[in-house]
Amino acid sequence: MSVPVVAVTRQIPSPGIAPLEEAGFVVRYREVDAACPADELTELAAPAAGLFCLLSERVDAALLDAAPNLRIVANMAVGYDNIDVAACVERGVMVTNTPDVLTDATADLTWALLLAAARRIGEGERLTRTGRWSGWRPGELLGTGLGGKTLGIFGMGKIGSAVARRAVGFEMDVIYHNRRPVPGATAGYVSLEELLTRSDVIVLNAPSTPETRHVIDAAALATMKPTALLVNTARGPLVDEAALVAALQGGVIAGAGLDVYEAEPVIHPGLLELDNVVLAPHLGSATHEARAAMVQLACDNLVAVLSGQQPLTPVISLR
Ligand code: 8YV
Repeated sequence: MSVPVVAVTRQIPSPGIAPLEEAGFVVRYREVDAACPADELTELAAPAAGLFCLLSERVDAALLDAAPNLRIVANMAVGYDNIDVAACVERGVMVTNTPDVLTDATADLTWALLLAAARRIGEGERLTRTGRWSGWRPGELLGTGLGGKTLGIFGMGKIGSAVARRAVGFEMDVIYHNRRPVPGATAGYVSLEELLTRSDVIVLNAPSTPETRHVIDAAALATMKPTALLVNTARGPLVDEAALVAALQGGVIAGAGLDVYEAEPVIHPGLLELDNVVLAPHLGSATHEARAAMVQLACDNLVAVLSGQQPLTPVISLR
């Protein structure tokens, strides 16, 4: 039997491709620290039995047709909206993701943005760095206290649950909305409408699907409290970015913390102008620990499937 070829679409952090080489695969490593353009991806994946990819690569029917030997697409991400899963199922190609190992990192980053938005850290940073700070003033950059306030979580999966656990230390009341109530959840299940109207802070932790697209639009924003904060560490398309800009400009809500954007890496120019939004460059899982574990898990999935075993973290089941 010939040695399987694995294509890796861009430079990845430690342990890198070592687990794939140790497994004896022929590795086609595009060791470039940038997204792989579609034509290069097609060429790279053509002979591959396994594809190691990231959210920056679109895996669609055309790519799959150009890679007839492909048996597994291992996404180094928990989200897999960059992959046409139905097209993979049709062709008998397994799809895996990297859940669990990034849960804490992403929940921590959610809280970092939440706290930064509540306590106006971005504005304070800009003030101090630009030499405009003239000394302590009792009314300067007053923010929002969190104790006793209501945290509303949209999407009570693993990351949403980890965000909720952290809220205990801040003595917040937690409510959530999900496709269906989560058994054993410590927070109270509410309708989307109630989540929007009751929450002082809303965090988005749901996947990007046709159902969640623009769940936060102008109408949703209008039902939120004028003092409310919105935090998105999920996927950009959950929020209508133009509507959010208008809401932040017009005082419809008080502030936001964003890690993800509708058309990454492009950011709505209105957001860049606003002081009441904290912007991060998709850092949810960006810790040494989480990224190493994501690389390892994606490699483990490739090794398992290409040696005839079940994948560790499939997103689909193939019959
Ligand atoms: C990743 C993420 O950094 O896992 C996800 O879904 O959004 C991030 O943790 C990114 O997707 C890497 O491909």
